[in-house]
Amino acid sequence: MAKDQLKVAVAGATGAVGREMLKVLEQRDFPAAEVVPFASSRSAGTTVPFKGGELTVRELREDSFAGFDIALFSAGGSTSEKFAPLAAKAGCVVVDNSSAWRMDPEVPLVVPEVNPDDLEWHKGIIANPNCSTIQMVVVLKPLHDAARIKRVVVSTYQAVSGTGQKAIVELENQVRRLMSGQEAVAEVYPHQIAFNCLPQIDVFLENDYTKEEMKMVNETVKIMGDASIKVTATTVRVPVFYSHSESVNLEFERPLSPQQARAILSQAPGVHVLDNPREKIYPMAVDAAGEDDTFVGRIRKDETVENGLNMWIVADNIRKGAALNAVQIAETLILKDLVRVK
Ligand code: NAP
Ligand code: 3JN
Repeated sequence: MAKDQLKVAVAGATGAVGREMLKVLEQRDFPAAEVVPFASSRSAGTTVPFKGGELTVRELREDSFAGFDIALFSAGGSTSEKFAPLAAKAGCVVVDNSSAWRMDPEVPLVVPEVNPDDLEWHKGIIANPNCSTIQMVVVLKPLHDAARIKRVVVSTYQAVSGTGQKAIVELENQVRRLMSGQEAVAEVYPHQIAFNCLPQIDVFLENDYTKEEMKMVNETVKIMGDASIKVTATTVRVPVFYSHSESVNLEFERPLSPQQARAILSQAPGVHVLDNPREKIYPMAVDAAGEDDTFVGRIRKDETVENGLNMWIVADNIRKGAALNAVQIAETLILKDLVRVK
């Protein structure tokens, strides 16, 4: 069967990431003969937009995957834990957006601009990294190749869309209520998010870091394939709707000037350098929203260490941070002939 006769399942198709995945498949003219949206029984029978029409959502069940070639999952970790192995057993290649399989040594964790060759050892499931990790590693990889990164210190400024549709509504409602003299109601987040910053994303772990922070630490090392890189992270939720921003401090083994870094990054796939502070040009969340590239600017020397740089990295967390990266993984699988087409 030819590649353009691939049958693609989208699990979690009614969610924020799933809907974007359908949009990305359409925009990139993904070579599928059929795309089928799946969600829980709650949404079965509803429709989602695709290619100018509507697709009817099916309930995700244990026997859903027969005849499919690729399954794109964004339905949460527990759904992936249960259904991804079933999909792989039915002969699908699974690209999973959750954290369920990311640190499994049998599962490649892939950003196509960084470690596409890791796809070659997949056993049916491929993990899509956390959004904050993805946008950081597309910038880190070419700089690591040039001057060897020793240490990364990152602080994130993460948009509410990372939590899903209900968090977008919570920020909208809180802004509206506070602006009309009413109290903010917090249900999704532990505190008011409007006009505030929350230094907590996901739950706290035994070491006092959050799970989101440890995802960045562990996933970065796995994707970069270099356990000698030290990473420390502080992840913060900010009242922004779309795009995560990151302040990143890098320490290198070898000297790398800001000019050299800009030159390297301007050639790097998926990276767009926006760095002219005198003209007030730098990456901003509102400009990155809806874009595919990862934007980097404010590249400057860290004057407190021998070989250090500071920079500011911004990307659309729902596109490059989730849906786009997952579809790029599927495209790379096809390119490398790693889909067992039925
Ligand atoms: P969301 O808007 O809440 O959507 C959740 C989706 O999962 C919905 O389609 C929902 O279907 C479906 N679902 C839930 N339980 C299910 C079940 N038992 N069986 C089948 N489908 C089920 O969440 P989101 O923001 O799109 O995020 C979805 C997941 O993607 C997250 O849980 C996370 O694992 C992952 N994610 C990854 C990143 C990243 O950093 N790469 C970023 C954001 C999200 P119903 O309509 O039927 O409820
Ligand atoms: O909060 C963000 O900005 C990103 C959120 C990602 C997320 C949300 C719910 C569950 C994840 C993830 O991808 O790490 C998960 C998960 O653990 O699967």
